[in-house]
Amino acid sequence: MPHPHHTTGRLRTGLLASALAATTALAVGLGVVHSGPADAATTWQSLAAAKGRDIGFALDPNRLSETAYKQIGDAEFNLVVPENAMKWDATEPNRGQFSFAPGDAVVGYAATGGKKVYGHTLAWHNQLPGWVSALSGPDLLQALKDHIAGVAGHYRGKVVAWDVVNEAFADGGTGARRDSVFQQRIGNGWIEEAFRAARAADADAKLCINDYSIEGVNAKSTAIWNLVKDFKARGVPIDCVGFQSHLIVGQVPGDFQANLQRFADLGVDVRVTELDIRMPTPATAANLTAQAADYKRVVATCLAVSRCVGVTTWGITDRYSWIPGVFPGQGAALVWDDNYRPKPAYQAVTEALGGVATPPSTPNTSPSPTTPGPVPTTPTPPPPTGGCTVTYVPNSWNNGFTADVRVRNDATTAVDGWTVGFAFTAGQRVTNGWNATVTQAGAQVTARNASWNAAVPAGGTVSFGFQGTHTGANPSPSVFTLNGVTCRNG
Ligand code: 9MR
Repeated sequence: MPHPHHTTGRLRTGLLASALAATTALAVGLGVVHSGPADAATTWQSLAAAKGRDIGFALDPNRLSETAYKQIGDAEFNLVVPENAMKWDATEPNRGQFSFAPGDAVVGYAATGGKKVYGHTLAWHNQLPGWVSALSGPDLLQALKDHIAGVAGHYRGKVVAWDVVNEAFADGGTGARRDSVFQQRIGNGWIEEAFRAARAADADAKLCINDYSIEGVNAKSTAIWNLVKDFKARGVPIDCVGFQSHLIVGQVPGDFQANLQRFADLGVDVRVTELDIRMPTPATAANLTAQAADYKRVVATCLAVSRCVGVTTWGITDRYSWIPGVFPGQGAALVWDDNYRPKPAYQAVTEALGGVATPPSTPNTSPSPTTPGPVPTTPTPPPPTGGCTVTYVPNSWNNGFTADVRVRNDATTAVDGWTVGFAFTAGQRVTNGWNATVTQAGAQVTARNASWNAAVPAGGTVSFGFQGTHTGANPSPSVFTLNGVTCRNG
């Protein structure tokens, strides 16, 4: 679990600005051609919304206390899917005892940010409580119906769609049903029963079947296509198909678009529901570039199909991706890296959504935050005359952290060349910096300007950042100097 952030209320008001500055600065510092979310018009959600599509992420509400996680979620996405919070083990751990707190947290977050919620999932062979697996056929069917009535009923009017049935078809390329307890004890009709129960519980939510390894035309996708065709012919309620898209770098199926289109032609919506694109770790620059092209292609593929209503990535940051735990030696599958740095895929998706590719021609030391975000509740006082003001915003996890440092020149004359000094009090170590040369001797840290940001006009602000390690506590330095003069803390 990440440590609490060592930020004060005052610091928080500038946090979005800082995070965005850091995002841009990081991109520059890494020499990667992407600029991060420069303004609201280029956020994914604004671009996607302009095209009438959803751009979503799998949300773990426990991570919302982590500032970078929440800020990226807030800014970039217009839809959330609970990664685990609405699954059977979370919502009905004991028969008839429903537990909605985690799912309700997802709904609450979405409502605050004006985002849609996509429900996941009502019936799945995984994350199934033991009591369900112990039931006999007729009782299992009753429990399935009761579960769907309870959960879909609770979230009626709050979710736009449900993955009613998840992963009901087997691996192995045969197109056979998965040999789950539902299949074994209820038989082929269990999927239909689940969809009918979902429609009865929520007449308005779109009802989807969701699966993996069905992105291209193959025996498994064809089996689902046949099921949808049959449901449509017989009037069994079904509205959409989710293509999870847990992909491997370099392996986006060439017939992805044709496959989506053949489903759309049956009269259902389609959606990319769990996108991630994994690679061997540690990631290489070549693989990150290839991954960016793959992300772009997946988003473009969806946009090319009018009934493809959106794309959801299975998380935000590689730090919390499910991939390394299930595929040892693989990972780096999401768009933001372990430290919330946007990878090349960020800009690639932006471009696919119609955003302009804007590699920064000159490093931007003080981008203005215009994405929606926390609004200061008190007016900012006019800057004092003379000296300097430093705002220090750390973002900590386990034994690591990044920090964004903003230094305002409050003097009436410009600074030409700067050195910022401060000392750590808990043994923290700087590992690398950006937008400054950051060195450390003992506890003392010294940050010197880069060639291109030496000049800071009167009233101007310069920002730099660094990554570091800590041993458990990460208190912020209390005294900062600019060219030897002690600054105010902002
Ligand atoms: O990301 C989810 C992870 O946190 C859970 O431990 C895991 C349990 O099976 O489920 C993961 O999400 C899965 C999703 O619900 C269905 N498709 C595959 C996803 C990755 O395993």
